[in-house]
Amino acid sequence: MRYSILSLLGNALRSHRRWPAAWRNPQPKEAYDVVIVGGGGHGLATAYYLAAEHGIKRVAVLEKGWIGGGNTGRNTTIIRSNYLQDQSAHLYEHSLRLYENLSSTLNFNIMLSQRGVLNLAHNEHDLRELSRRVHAIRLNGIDSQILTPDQIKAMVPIINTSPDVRYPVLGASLQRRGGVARHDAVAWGFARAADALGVDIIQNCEVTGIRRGDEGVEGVETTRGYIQANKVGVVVAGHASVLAQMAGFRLPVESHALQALVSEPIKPIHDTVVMSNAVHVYVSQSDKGELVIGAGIDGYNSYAQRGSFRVIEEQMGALLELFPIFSRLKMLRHWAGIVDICPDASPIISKTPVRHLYFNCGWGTGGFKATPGSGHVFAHTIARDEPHPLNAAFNLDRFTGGALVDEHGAAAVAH
Ligand code: FAD
Ligand code: PYC
Repeated sequence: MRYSILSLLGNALRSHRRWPAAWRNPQPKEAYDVVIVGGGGHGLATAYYLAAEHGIKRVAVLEKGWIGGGNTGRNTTIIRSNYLQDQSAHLYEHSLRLYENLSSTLNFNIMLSQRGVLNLAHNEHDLRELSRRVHAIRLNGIDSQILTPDQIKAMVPIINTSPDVRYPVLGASLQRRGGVARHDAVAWGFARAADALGVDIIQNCEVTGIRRGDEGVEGVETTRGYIQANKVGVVVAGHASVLAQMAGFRLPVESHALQALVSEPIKPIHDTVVMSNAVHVYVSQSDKGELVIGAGIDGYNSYAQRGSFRVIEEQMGALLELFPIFSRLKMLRHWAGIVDICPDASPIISKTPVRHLYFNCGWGTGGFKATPGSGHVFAHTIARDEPHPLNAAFNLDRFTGGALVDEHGAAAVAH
């Protein structure tokens, strides 16, 4: 639906009372062609592309809470495609390109801001590793460059480039096309567009069981009754192992809390994204003025959406080493999401041992940037019952066959 300035003004003056809902609130039907479990960005994008590109309209997205309430609404919104391995570079670049047109594709402003993402080097080894990475990334046709400390200072005047600190800044890699986008808007944009194509988005509907017969998957048990489905796609991030157990197999995935926090809002001061693996912190500034700050996962397995204070203390120390100017800022709030990490830090987008049951998981700490690309190739995998060329390498068999796609380095500070 398009809004004119007059209708926006009219709605504002009427206290939003007649503001139309952006998507329907349907009752679950008895049966669907495809049921998607998980109403995060990836699940909603999958449903959208199933309807938009494969003409499959009898699709439901089942979400146990509210759409975007999982990691989609909890992440720090960094988007980039600077991955080392060819297979990952192609997949993440596919996603970045979809992001570059997503506001127009969905007619919904996702507030994409390609403000550049810097990864800092603090010793000679870091520098060599970054330059090897930059060469590999450029061989895949993706923009990436090395900056000297003077170039970093010109781009980020508030960063401390003194040679006397514990971890001096010796250089950085920069992906200029990297940046941030509004996470909620990505979920809402896909939800509204999928709904307009007939997809049923059903919130407060938890999947509690997966029914399978001799021919494969038959449907799902939910808190709102049994729903029959010809095909089921599971996209539940940190809860992927729980759903796999319902279907009778195991996944090589560990669930951890990953936390982040924001400061009080301040005037615009930091117009790029800076990440440091060595001191272990990353920071950007949101459109509201808050500094968005994160670090690594909490080391233990957990399903609790909260993290420990040790991580916060270390990340604050790291922040102040890089940006002493932030020393008097107050921190407003912190939160965590449950991330699903594979042994090679790459995702699984795959058929499973159960016919017509598909899993999309293992994005760990870095799947927001992949949201449109992941949905696009997962929809293809489900619709055609075979992988898209871009996700063929990300199958479940690689953990028994050994063809791992090691991206621990690209996952960077968050690991
Ligand atoms: P989710 O958004 O978590 O959606 C899964 C949904 O499944 C949830 O809404 C959940 O309620 C639902 N669900 C679970 N079980 C069931 C069930 N039984 N029945 C029905 N529904 C169910 N990535 C980046 O690229 N850049 C970043 O800067 C970044 N920062 C991050 C910072 C933090 C603090 C966190 C936690 C993550 C970050 N990530 C980042 C990772 C990113 O958030 C995720 O990889 C991505 O959002 C996963 O999207 P999703 O749709 O798969 O999962
Ligand atoms: O994948 O860029 C990323 C990221 C940054 C913080 C968490 N994930």
